[in-house]
Amino acid sequence: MAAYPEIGLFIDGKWVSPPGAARFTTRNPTNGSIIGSFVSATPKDVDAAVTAAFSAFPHWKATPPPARGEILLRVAQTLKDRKEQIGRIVTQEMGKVIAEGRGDVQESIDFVEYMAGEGRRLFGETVPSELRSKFCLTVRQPKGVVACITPWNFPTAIPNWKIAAALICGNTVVFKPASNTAMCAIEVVKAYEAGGVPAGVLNCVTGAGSTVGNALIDDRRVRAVSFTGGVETGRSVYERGARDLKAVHLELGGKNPMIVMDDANLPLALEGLLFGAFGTAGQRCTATSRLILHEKVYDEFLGMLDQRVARLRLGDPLDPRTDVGPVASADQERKILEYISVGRTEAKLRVGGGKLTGGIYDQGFFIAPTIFETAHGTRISKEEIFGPVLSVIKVPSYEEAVRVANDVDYGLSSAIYTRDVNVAFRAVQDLECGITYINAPTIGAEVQLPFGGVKNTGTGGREAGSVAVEEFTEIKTVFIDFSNRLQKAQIDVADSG
Ligand code: UN1
Repeated sequence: MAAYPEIGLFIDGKWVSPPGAARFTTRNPTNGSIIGSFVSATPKDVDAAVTAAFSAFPHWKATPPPARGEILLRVAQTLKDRKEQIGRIVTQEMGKVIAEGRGDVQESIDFVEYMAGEGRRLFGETVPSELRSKFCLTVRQPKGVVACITPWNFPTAIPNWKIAAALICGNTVVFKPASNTAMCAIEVVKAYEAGGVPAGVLNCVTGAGSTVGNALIDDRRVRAVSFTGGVETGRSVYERGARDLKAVHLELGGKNPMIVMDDANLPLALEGLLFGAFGTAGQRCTATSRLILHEKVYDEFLGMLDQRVARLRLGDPLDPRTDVGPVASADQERKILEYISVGRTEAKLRVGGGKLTGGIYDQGFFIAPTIFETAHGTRISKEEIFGPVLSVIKVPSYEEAVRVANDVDYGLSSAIYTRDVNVAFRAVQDLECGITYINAPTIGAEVQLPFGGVKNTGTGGREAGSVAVEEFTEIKTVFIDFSNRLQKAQIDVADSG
């Protein structure tokens, strides 16, 4: 008997471990201990999951949305009851500090509850007709079977953003989570199981993206794919989905700037920066990865920053005193260290700059919070690093700050610190991105507002907020003619009497 749980696939309401299945394990990035063992699903397993979702669809579609909402409320209650346990699993499997592990689950609860209410909205429109005795309206209908493919950085919140929105709209789901946070995903699935989601409505297949993800995207019965992850994978998901003209929703990277103007409240900006850049060890797509700093406060602000960064406590993320935990995996560590080496050649290293060693650091993937001073245009100032690495860029004016902020391939989140209301509103207009914060850091989106970005950050849709349902519904336009005669739109135009 293994000392850790052995988890199956969740297909048609049952946990199944196909005999002789290959398995993979997840490990705690703090100390390498094994969290659990999971099935590496095969294309045959994916087929079974899609078959279950496809068969369950008509009944779920016919279930009144408020009744679907009742189930979601029970899911939310399960997540509430288990918040502490699941929060700890998030921290153990992914490495974010425990306050953020609980926050991940809280974001799940908030969103599932919010979507439960959507069961009593799912609004369409009523629109006047150009003809007499004719009524026009739109209704929302589910798409069918949808694939939800999710990343490891918000291992419960992002799956819930997708699954709860898809389900309230009447779709059935095949969920393929990131492999290195599979246990968090299983906790999510268990909450839906406990909430009473009917068999086949939610299915979960674990395993490699190249096998499981691709088989899912290639299955003709899957009508929509919702993917959050890196830009390269996103591109290939988009291309694969395009072959079958599937609706593909992508939430990809960011290179999020925080602009600090010369009139900013500097201590406030400093608190925001530390949270935005080093919270979740920089592994949020909304993380602050560029500080665009006005030259008049450049030295003063960096001096303040140096002192605070030196006091950040790195260590065991389960210890509530820890500010920054390990990065999520060996793979992550390697990529971030590569960027740090690039930074050393093209920019000036100010703080940090490598892996921490000695004591508990030797067992985990601990990277020192790192700050480079750089000109705009270097690789570290333009590419997404997804780690605790901040590029600081000096600018002489608001105009230059905006130019630099916008001159990247991404456009997810942004922030500006200023006390000038005119500058603040100009920034709202000028920054090319999906989210702008005034006097608050780039992270910390709330579930009742739309989330997403422009340029290479995605395909333009939004998750969360009331618009979340757009990703998972088709609009049907309905005309009801009660005139009892043939009326011709565009032709019977002169009929005004
Ligand atoms: C992400 O990093 O993929 O705004 C999502 C935030 C979180 C969500 C981030 N609420 O930081």
